[in-house]
Amino acid sequence: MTKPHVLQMGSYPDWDMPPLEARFVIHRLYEAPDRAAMLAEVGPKVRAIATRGDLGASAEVIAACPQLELIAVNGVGYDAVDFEAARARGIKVTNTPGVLDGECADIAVGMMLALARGIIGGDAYTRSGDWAKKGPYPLQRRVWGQRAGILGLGRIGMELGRRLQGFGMKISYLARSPKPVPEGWEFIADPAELAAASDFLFVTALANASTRHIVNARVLQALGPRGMLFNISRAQNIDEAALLDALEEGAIGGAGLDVFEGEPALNPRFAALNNVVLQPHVGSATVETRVAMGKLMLDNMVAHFDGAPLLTEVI
Ligand code: 8YV
Repeated sequence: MTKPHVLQMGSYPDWDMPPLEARFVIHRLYEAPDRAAMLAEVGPKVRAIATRGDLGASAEVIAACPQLELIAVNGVGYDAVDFEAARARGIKVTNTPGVLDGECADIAVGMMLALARGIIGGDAYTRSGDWAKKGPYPLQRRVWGQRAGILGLGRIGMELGRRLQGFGMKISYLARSPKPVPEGWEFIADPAELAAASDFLFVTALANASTRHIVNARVLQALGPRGMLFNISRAQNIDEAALLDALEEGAIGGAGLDVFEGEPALNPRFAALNNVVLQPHVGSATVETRVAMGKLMLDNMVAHFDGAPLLTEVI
């Protein structure tokens, strides 16, 4: 059987490559010295694109692959795939839901504890000897028993809510409609009302045109100077300029962010703040989960070319 040609948009962990290369002829676009030349040369042969949540597949790349049948995303978020271009040509899209929910919930909880309890500053205070020189570390904010808001109650939001329940928190959530949830969780349809009802507001919504800047200046104002915001979804869900203003002015208490506009570049205004905890898009980045994501992406690709049903099809 001849191996189908696959265009790979970004790097994967080493262990993903041997099984991919056993089944497919892989062309690494991200390593090409001349991207346009590579697209022109291999595009006509490509039947699948293997990509990541943060990289997706643009209309330009899709157009360069006239025989494209499948875009397989190693990631749950598929917002970076040009859906119109894929749909117009009946190209299938798969992602890797379900295997990264706990990881993403964990990093949100980690950022909440780090920010509210000043854990990162506390580490520096201890290492530098400031503790001995300056005395006890400044008092921080309580976490347990506070009010949590979850903006976007999908699988990751549910995992997060379960963890926050363990902290004795009052949980409110926003979703398109009320969902079957544990007793006591409150549905709030308006993002600003959700923010007003939250000490800690977590953004876990998938990103699309209707969620773009769903956290805007009005929502940040409602969160208020004691409120803290956490984003483990996509940068575009937050109006980043309004967020930076709010952080600089102390209009909100702080933010824990795993995603940024234009990442991996960072707006230097973030680095100058002391009321933030910043992470390099690592929500799903554990060995265990990345093994599972790589396997699920490969299983979808193999299923497609074997004519079997896709495991996790987006469209
Ligand atoms: C990474 C992600 O960007 O799952 C997602 O949507 O954002 C991430 O897990 C990446 O896709 C990992 O390969």
